[in-house]
Amino acid sequence: MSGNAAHYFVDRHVDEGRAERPAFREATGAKRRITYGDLAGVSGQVAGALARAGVPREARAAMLVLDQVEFPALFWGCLKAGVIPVPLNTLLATSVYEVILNDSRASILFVSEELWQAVQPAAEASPHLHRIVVIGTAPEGTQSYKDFVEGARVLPAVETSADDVAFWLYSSGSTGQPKGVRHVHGSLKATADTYGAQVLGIEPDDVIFSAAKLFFAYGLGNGMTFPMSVGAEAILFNGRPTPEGMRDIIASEKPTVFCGVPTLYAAMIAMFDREGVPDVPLRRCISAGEALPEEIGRAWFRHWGTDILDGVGSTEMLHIFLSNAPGDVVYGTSGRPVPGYEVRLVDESGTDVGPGGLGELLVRGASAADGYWNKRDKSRATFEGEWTRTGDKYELTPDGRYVYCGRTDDMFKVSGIWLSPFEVEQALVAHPAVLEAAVVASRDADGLEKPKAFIVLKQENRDGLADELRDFVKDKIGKWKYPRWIEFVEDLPKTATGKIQRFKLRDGA
Ligand code: 3SK
Repeated sequence: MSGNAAHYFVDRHVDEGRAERPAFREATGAKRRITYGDLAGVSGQVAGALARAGVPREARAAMLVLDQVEFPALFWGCLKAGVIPVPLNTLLATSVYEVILNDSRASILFVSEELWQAVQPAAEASPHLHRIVVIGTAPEGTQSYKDFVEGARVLPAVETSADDVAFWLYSSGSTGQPKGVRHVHGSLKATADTYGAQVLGIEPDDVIFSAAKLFFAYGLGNGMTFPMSVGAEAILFNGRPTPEGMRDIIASEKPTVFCGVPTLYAAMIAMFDREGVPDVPLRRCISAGEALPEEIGRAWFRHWGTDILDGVGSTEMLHIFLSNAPGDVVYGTSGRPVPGYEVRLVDESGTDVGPGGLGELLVRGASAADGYWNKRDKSRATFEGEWTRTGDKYELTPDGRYVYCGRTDDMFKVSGIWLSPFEVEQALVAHPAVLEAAVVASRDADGLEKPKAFIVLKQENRDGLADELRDFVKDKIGKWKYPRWIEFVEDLPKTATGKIQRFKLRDGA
């Protein structure tokens, strides 16, 4: 059997008689639908169009594409052609697109018409791009997607090994430096066989709705490869995931599985507290991107009678490797290793840390990336043989669960004792007035580090609230851990995955 992932995820369904099964449906606009048979044809045609356009194997194809049916057509079409799709975060600044287009040396760009303006100056300045294909109306100097594929031959998937690089994802992480993470064909099936089958338990009759977009590793698995591994259907939504929008899609499209991130769950719960939930059963709900505060998990369960399975993944590992599992949920923990993955905690000297200790989390599993593109030092520092460093600090409980304690570079000492900003944030969001919180170190008049909190409120600020919050934290987690300074803000800087970018909040940032 071919090692080309497009065979397993796309063409296999046709070979095995599932061509008529629905693969994707759009939740908005013309609400287009596409079956597995349609997708096999159109992705083969994209492969033919790439060959006709002279795009060779291993060339990079940047994809600035909304969650719409062209996304899977292009992604799998590139894999069939041996071209490397590079899905890009649709929310970046033009200057970051410029960095990524230069770094990847993409020779072709596919862009949704709605996103053209954001990338145009970077695309026009790129010395590497030979062709720009716009999904929609093509401005001057570009070609429409319709013209690009029209009349192209339908090509079969090229032979690759499971170890051939298949696609890249750019990770900006919590520090802001974009790094091209190179993933191989075999990794897609590895995540479907592990988390997709054994935690999510995806089934052919599921309809899955991922609020996390396809350009992001978490969304790519939830919203594309997991359903496609079993011939299930996914809902595509091309808009911003607001709580109201999510509620309406759940009510009208009736997914069986919902995939969100903690910030969205928190905002949806605030809305459900006011307005109640739609009368739709959700079989499974999952969360990743950042650790899920306990209160959010409990409140969601009260509304839906379904747990949120909180897990941890990374762009480098492609999907979730540590997770709570159905029937085995302990809120406030990230659960246990997903079957197929092993994890370790190590201290600063690299010595393994046992239950009760604090250490950096390392993970081993078949979906680890092949490395970063053109960043040798960073690759060597992150991928240590079979082990991948996550940069996350965890504690192991005596019963084998992992508790998130913050990023290795976010921890700081207060009065000589290590403090995890995450612990203070968890305490703050447990207060009924707080929607979200981010805590960083700030220096007092003596130059000593103390916690400072940035807080998004559920309602208007009121007199005395800041003092009330300080007391609340003191009572909940310890006298010295309370935020010495509190700033109320409209929102928090986050990565596409919903991870708080604390570096943007530190003094002088
Ligand atoms: O941040 C996460 O938890 C995550 C999960 C799955 C895939 C990718 C990422 C970054």
